[in-house]
Amino acid sequence: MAEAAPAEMKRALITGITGQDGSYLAEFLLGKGYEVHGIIRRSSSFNTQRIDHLYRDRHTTQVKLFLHYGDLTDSTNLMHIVSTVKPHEIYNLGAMSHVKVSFEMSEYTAEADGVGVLRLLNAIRSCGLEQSCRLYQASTSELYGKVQEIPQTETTPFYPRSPYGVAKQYAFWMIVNYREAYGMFLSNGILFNHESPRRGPTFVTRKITRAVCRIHRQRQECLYLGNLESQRDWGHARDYVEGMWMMLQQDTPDDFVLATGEMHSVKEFVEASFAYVGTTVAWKGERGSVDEHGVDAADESRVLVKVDPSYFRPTEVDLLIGSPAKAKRVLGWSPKITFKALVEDMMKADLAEVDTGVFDPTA
Ligand code: NDP
Ligand code: GDR
Repeated sequence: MAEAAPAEMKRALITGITGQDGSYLAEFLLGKGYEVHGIIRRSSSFNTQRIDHLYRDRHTTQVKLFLHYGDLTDSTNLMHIVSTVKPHEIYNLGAMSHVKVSFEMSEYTAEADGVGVLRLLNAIRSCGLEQSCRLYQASTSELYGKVQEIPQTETTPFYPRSPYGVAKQYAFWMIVNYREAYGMFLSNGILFNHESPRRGPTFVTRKITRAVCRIHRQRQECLYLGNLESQRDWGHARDYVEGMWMMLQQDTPDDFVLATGEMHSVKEFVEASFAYVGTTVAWKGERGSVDEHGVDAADESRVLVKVDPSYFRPTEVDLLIGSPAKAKRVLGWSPKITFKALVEDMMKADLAEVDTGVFDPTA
């Protein structure tokens, strides 16, 4: 009997491969046997530390990961990469992803996070791949912004509260429009906050775990934060990248919320991180007051946390909590890593980094 021809290896293109999610997704897809292509930005210093463990010299055999210089603000470059790679799946994770910074770099954020998606969609069409290439768009719970409904679902109205949120809303609707106009397989993942030891150090969770480890090892005295009362639905990035892939394996494209359905305040994240190293935090002052601070409950003269109003945002998103019901029902997705396990994972990795001075992306 003649042997069946081997199925063509799937090729995926990831924008934002050097970021938190890009690195976990590349790992996940390589594990599934994909050939993975990633777009990286030229930088004056190395910016690939989250994926260095996956990279093999292209002169060796068994190379499955390929990197291309590019940028979501450069149409010609995107067109060239898409036409060369001819991907079966594109994961558009590239973005200026910091909400506070988006107030300072509003125009650039619109270019990269908003119009960047349009450039990518037009590249797919110009290369004649609109019927063969599926695309995942990294949409966000920041679209919900000002609270309209609890928990937030795929039908909750949007009310973004930052240039980042507004740019992502434009991208969300471009996905819906091109899906309806051209019958393309395009799905929005409306992802709530997800963190990990690879989270950028200026996002609040990683800022907290790094500082708590340094305070515990007596390398730092105090942690300065902004709004301690804000509440988020925090999951683990490892769980969320699997959900992204699941969205592109469906028969039809659609939009899905990925969330844990559980909400915690910034304060609770601080408490859980200090609890990991055996310190209990007591809070002083009135709730919401800028004078509020956290002290070591066993030694009240030791101030652990202070509020610095310069971290407040011109408009804040007070609380986010999502319902993953549709993702559970349609995709069979649910988060496996609990809030406590997330904090432990991040603290363990950051303690190791403080002690060894080395960032280990495989931790
Ligand atoms: P990161 O900030 O860790 O990574 C962002 C990635 O985008 C980096 O690889 C960065 O490159 C790249 N990038 C930035 N600007 C451009 C540009 N102009 N052109 C091409 N690439 C660019 O973000 P995350 O991994 O946390 O998030 C991934 C995506 O998911 C983002 O789009 C984010 O907005 C979205 N999202 C994230 C959530 C979260 O909680 N993590 C929740 C919901 C949505 P470089 O390394 O060179 O800076
Ligand atoms: P967010 O994440 O804005 O939700 O966007 P971030 O961790 O930056 O802020 C969460 C909440 O913590 C409050 N906060 C602080 N935030 C930062 N960064 N630094 C501080 O010192 C600080 N103190 C308090 C913030 O005000 C906010 O309320 C993330 C990003 O990954 C987006 O790309 C993504 O779309 C959303 O999550 C879902």
